[in-house]
Amino acid sequence: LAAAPVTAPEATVDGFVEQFLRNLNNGRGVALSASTPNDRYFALAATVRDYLMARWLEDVRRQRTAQSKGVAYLSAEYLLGRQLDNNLLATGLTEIAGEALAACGLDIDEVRALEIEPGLGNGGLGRLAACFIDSLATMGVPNIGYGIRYEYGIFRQTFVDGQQVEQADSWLSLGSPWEFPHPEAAQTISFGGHTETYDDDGVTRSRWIPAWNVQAVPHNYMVPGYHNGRVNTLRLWSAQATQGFDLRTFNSGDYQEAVRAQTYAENISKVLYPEDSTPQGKELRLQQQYFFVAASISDFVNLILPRDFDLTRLPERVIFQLNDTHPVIGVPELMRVLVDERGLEWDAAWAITRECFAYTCHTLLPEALEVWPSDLLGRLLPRHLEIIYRINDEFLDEVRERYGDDEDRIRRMSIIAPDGAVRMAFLATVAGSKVNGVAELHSQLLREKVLPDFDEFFPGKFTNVTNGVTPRRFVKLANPGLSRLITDTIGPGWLTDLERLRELEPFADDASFRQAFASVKAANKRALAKTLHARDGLTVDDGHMLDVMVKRLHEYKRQTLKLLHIVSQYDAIVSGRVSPAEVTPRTFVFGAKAAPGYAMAKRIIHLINAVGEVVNTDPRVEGRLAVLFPPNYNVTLAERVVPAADLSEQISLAGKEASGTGNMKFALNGALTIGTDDGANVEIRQLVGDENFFLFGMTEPEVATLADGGYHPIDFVRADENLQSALDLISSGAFSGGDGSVFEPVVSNLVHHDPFMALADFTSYAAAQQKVDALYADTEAWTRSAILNVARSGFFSSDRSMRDYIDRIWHTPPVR
Ligand code: 26M
Repeated sequence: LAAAPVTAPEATVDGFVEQFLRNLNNGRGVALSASTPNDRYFALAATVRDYLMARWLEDVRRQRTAQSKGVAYLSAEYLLGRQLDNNLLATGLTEIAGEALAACGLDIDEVRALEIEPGLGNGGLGRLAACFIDSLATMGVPNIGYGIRYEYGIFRQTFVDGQQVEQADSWLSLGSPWEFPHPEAAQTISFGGHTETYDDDGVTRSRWIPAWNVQAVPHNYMVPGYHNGRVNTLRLWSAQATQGFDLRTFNSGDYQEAVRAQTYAENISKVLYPEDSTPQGKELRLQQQYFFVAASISDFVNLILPRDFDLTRLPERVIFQLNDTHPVIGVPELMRVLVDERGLEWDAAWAITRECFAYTCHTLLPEALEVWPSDLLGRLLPRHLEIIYRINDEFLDEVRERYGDDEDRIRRMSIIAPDGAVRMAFLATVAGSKVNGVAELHSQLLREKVLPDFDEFFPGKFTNVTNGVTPRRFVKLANPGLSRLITDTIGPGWLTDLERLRELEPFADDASFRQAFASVKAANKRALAKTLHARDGLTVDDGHMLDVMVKRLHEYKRQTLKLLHIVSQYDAIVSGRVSPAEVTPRTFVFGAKAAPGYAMAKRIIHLINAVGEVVNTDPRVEGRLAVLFPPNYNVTLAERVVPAADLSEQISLAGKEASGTGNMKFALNGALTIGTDDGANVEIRQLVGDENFFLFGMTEPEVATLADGGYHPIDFVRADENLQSALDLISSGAFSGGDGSVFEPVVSNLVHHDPFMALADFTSYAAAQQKVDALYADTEAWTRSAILNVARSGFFSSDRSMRDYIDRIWHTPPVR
């Protein structure tokens, strides 16, 4: 075929206008005068796509023909956020687009507001995947992101009488202009059935005779690099019923059954599971996992690689990075493809597989580690279960060879738990060429506490890669004011070389720079105030310190610790212990979704709202404290909240938060952190300096010691009368119309169990908050610290994370 080169439209206002109108007319079938806002949004998106298309086609072609090694990132979640602004930024067309729309009599801000963000993730893990693919594209590293195109993403959170009510996130109801569906390129993914052995020229082989299958339809998304003309691909799979399957049932005369089967198949990519810490072992979840992983591996091995590719050389071309255990079923799947489908010897296949996978762990909570009951696995994926058994048998043989019959150790290290369940983290560790944690402390605890036997058995396998965030979205797009100030001061290079923020350090001592920095922060607060007013009818007093805690609602993250401190400040005012004038005016912003089945988390949300209701309206407070809880915290809201924050709350119990990434976003945007010695907070504090970070609470070893000695939260209540009094106030019904029983479960859980030791850290937290108030009173000193937070946080760019993965794990250099 003659290669007719696709050319991009001319990068001028006129060129943009022409292309925009063409897309409106030819793509949407409407005249500008008759177009709806949605038509205009689609045409604008299509226009941006047109500028990227030639580059994308070139990069896709290169990926198929080049000999280079690429990263296949396997993730059940991608929390992308809005695409339009990001893609305009990447192409450098932001200004031209604004002027072009103005020339058409349109306001680009109105059009941009129509975009619904694809919420295809729960929180940190999914957002991390989105940052990583942004960085890889920006660095010119060959990458394809694989995942699931959920029809419904993370639920939309609403509050009814202060309680969380979930609504379906129908983000696709108007379609998405960013996706390219390819139903003609669907893959068949099989499930169920049984296995059998057969004779292949004197060799006994196994095969899988599945019972049913579904089609996996790829939907491609562009992942543009920043100002470098590179465009990688994100490929999300959508489930569709297979024709053949339906027809068979249909021919048997049971039309109802045929339609039911169709629904069953299409359920697989219907909805994102909104739990992010306690996997429930649900069959549909395993179906989702196998569905996207099998489609992705087949896509890479059968379609992206040349037809005659020698699979013994697969590790020269790809590393499959496992984003947590969710895609770990890919390990036996690749073995099945190599052994059963391609006829390789087991040992050869295992050598390839071990080189082709690497595993990232994102947790330390034992209850968050996935295990799959063997009966479920055997029913859904019988051949994979056999393969896992053989992997385990051979692995345990090696363990025996090394340690003799140390049965205790063998039980501890077996991929198969005593109850027969498959421990997916163990499988990933045995199979992975590398295993990494997501911050220094986390990686250390992973080696020492979660997988010590494996660390001993596989020297050199464990490593750390501290998380990072993309400065394009979370500084440049979210905080244009700060970005302008930085670029005016040190030039534009920092956006792709974030360590250059160091060059700002001397300006912390420059009064006029501090002035400019503080006015950016003030403007960001006003912008947030505007957003929250329009979005939720909330009022932000811009004279207040903005104290922000946004993240999923989890007991280990300790939103209750923050809330108890708010209640104790309120209590101090209403009991007359302090006068309102003595209290630093603060607005507390919460953003948090609770897993729909997590009852305690939902009660805590209810309590936060109830406290807000009382504190915000009690005249005795004289407006000096306000609690705001905008519903449905998401990436779009984060982009508004983070740049406006003065104080970032990172207050998890030490040893529980693997890394955190919100902590990095706040520091980069000039908020100071009040935080425990946990996750990446440790590294943030080391970099920004103790004097620019409010540390409090027990260290991880202190937590372990307290737990070993038996933790009695009531001791800590007795030792701190402010804490006692705050708890009493909640119990008295002060926030529940006089009915103390409403929040009794929250209070009694804290006083009697307190699994995450919030009460043990309360006194120290309150003391640290006093230091916050003291520094905040000295505006110049506060601003100086805030500037130093920005200047010293360049390490937390996801570009640096990607370099670390490349150096330590992937060995996939950028391709020019
Ligand atoms: C698993 C099985 C079934 C249903 C859902 C899940 C599941 C989904 C998401 C489990 C965990 C999920 O996410 C966990 C997560 O977001 N962890 C966070 O990862 C961040 C990126 O590394 C870290 O910064 C956070 O500390 C960590 O909590």
